[in-house]
Amino acid sequence: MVRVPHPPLRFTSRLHDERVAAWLGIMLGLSFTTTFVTGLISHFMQHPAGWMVWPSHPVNLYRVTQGLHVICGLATIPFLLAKLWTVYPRLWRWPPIRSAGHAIERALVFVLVGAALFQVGTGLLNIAYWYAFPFFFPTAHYWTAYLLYGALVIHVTNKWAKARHTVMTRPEDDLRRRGFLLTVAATSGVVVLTTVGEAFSPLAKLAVLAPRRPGVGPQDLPVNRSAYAAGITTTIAHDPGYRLVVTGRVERELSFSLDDLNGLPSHTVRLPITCVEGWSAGATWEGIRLRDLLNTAGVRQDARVRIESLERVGVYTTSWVDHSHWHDELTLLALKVNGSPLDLDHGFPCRLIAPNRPGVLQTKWVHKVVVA
Ligand SMILES: Nc1nc2c(c(=O)[nH]1)N[C@H]1C(S)=C(S)[C@@H](COP(=O)(O)O)O[C@H]1N2
Ligand SMILES: [Mo]
Repeated sequence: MVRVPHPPLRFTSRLHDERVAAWLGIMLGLSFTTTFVTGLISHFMQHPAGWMVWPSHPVNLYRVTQGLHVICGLATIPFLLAKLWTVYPRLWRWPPIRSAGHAIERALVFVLVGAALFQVGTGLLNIAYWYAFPFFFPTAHYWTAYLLYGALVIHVTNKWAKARHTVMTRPEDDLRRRGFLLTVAATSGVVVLTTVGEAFSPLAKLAVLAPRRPGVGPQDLPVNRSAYAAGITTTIAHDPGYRLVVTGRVERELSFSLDDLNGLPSHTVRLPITCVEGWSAGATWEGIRLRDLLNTAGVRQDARVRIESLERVGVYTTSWVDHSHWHDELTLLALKVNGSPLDLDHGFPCRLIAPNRPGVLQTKWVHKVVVA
C-alpha cells in the first residue's frame, strides 16, 4: 500500500497561534464597536430620521464622537493587519471545507475580512481626500458598516468560548507573543500620536500624518472645500447686490444687504468646525443670532429652516436647521471669524455656525434662509 506522507507543517511560529489571534480579536472587537457606534451617530446627525432631533449641547459632542471615529479607525489598521497575518495560514488548511457548517463559517470570515478591509481602506482614502472609488463614499461606508458589524457579531459568538478559554489559561512561555502584541500596540499608538492632533489641538504639532491641522489655513482655520472649488468667485461673493433673504413660512419676509447685516446686534461665540473627515478646530465667530432673525420674521417655534448657499452645484449647498439648534443662542450667521471678516474660503459674506453639528452642515456663502 502506498502511504501519502503528511504535508510538512510550515507555520510553526507561535505568532500564528490561538492566543495571539484571540488578543488581537479582542482589540478589534473593541475598536470596531467604537467606530460602528460613532459612525452611526455621524450618519444620523447628517441624515436624521423623522423623529430624531439632535440636541445642540454638549457643544463639543460631535467633535469628540467624530474624532474618536476617525482616530480609532486609523488605530485599528495595525491590529487588523496583524490579525490577518496571524490567521492567514488557516487559508491553507486541508480539507478546505469539512461540513456545511464549516462552509458557512468560512464564507462568513471572507465577508468579515472583506468588509473590514473595505471600511478602513475607503475611510483612509476619504480622509486623505483621494476619491479613487467610483461610488459615493458615505453611502457605501454606511451600508458596509452593517455588513461588517453583523459578520463580527456572529464571528464573536462562534469564537467566544474558545477565545475566552485561550485568554484565561496561562501559557508556558509568553515572551515572543507578548513582544509581537506590544509591537502592534505601539505601532497603533504611533498612528494615534501622529494624527490625533487634527482634532485635539494641544497635540496639533505632532499631527504630521493628518491631512488637516487646527491653526493651519486662512484666519488660522483649515478649509475643506475652497471657494475656488465651490465655484465662488470674488465677483459673486462681493457683489454689491448681495442680499440675505429670510423667506418661506414667515409672517414678513426680510432682506438685508451686507451693510444692514453689519449694523444688526452682533454676538461672539467660541465654537469648533468639526469636519466629518475627523479634523476639528475651535474658532471665535461673530455675527447675528439665527433665532433673532427668525423671531423678527415671525415663525412657528418648532419650524425647520433650510440654509441656502450661493454655491450652485454640490452636495453641501444647503443644510437643515432644527428648532433645537436655531433656538440656541450660540447658533449664528457669522460675518467674522477670529477677529476679521470671513475669508472667501470660510464663506464670505456670511456662513452658518452652530454647536454640536457636523462640518458639512455648517453652510458657507449663505444668501437665503427658507422657513419650512
Ligand atoms: N456651501 C458649502 N458650505 C460648506 C461646504 C461646502 O462644500 N459648500 N463644506 C462644508 C464642510 S465639509 C466643512 S468641514 C466646513 C468647513 O468650513 P471651513 O472651510 O470654514 O473650515 O464647511 C462646510 N460648509
Ligand atoms: Mo467637512
